[in-house]
Amino acid sequence: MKIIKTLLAGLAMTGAAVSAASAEKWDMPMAYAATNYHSENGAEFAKCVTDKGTGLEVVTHPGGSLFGGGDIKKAVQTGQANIGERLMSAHANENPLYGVDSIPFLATSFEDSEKLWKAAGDKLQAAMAADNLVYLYAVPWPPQGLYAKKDVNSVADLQGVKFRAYNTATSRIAELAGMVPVQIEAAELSQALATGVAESFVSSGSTGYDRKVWEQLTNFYDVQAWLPRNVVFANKDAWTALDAKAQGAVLDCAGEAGARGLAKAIELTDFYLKGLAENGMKVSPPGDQLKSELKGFGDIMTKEWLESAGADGQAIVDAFKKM
Ligand code: PCA
Repeated sequence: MKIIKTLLAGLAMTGAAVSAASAEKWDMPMAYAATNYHSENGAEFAKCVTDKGTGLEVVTHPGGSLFGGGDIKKAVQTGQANIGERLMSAHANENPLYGVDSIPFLATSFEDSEKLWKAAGDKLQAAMAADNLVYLYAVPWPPQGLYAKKDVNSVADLQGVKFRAYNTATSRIAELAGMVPVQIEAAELSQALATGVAESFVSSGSTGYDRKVWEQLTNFYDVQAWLPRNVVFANKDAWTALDAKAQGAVLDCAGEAGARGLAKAIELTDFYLKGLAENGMKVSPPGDQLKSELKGFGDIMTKEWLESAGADGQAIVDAFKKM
């Protein structure tokens, strides 16, 4: 009897050990507000993976609550988190290819942005692999426009203005326009505007809406300069350690999340602009002078990007233009 009991206890323990080894939780840091469509889409992706029942559970942490936007990529590269979402172009200073989606006036519609992303796909994924990351999916932000607290008819009106930047492209625009750039995450944007640290920025209607920027700002110019992306990636070692079933679950859910996120971004673009207007902001296209001056910046920045991104950059742009 005693032997049987011992045997049973031993078996029970083995069972427990097996299920503990196959059950794995991945924390997924995200930088943007929980109510933003990127974050909601990420939560749905996490649920999709968890519900597949492979033993892998994904738990999202939006709003920069686990790691701030600026730290997410590093955290996933080093395995402090096994998966995460980050605005990829914020890392164009590490590798110009990460800034392919933020070249002013290269791809200004959802359709073109999809083409550009396809053209860049292999090279971007290789760049990420060299950073110990596995690409899972990406979702665009709506087209980028200019926020200000006065009428802006020309670049001269921006001279000396304190400008919130989120990547090298936005910093460069500030520099070209004679503004003073300061890098700030969206999570800290409302505070930066309220305290006067920033008084203008380039972003989508989405971020202006989320951060209720009508409390400080008055104008949104729908410049449609580019559509940057948030990318979801996994730590390569953690990925390799997953069994084939769990990897399959993640890839299935990632495919769905990419398509669902794109549809949401398209659907919400007008909603956000209406929201800005309903809350008292002047929402309008840029005037001719401002538009042509910004296009001039775009020409300079395209040339600079092609120089820094070398043959790979040129190949991406050439492939995109043929699509
Ligand atoms: N919102 C993000 C990046 C692009 C966008 O539309 C932000 O402002 O941080």
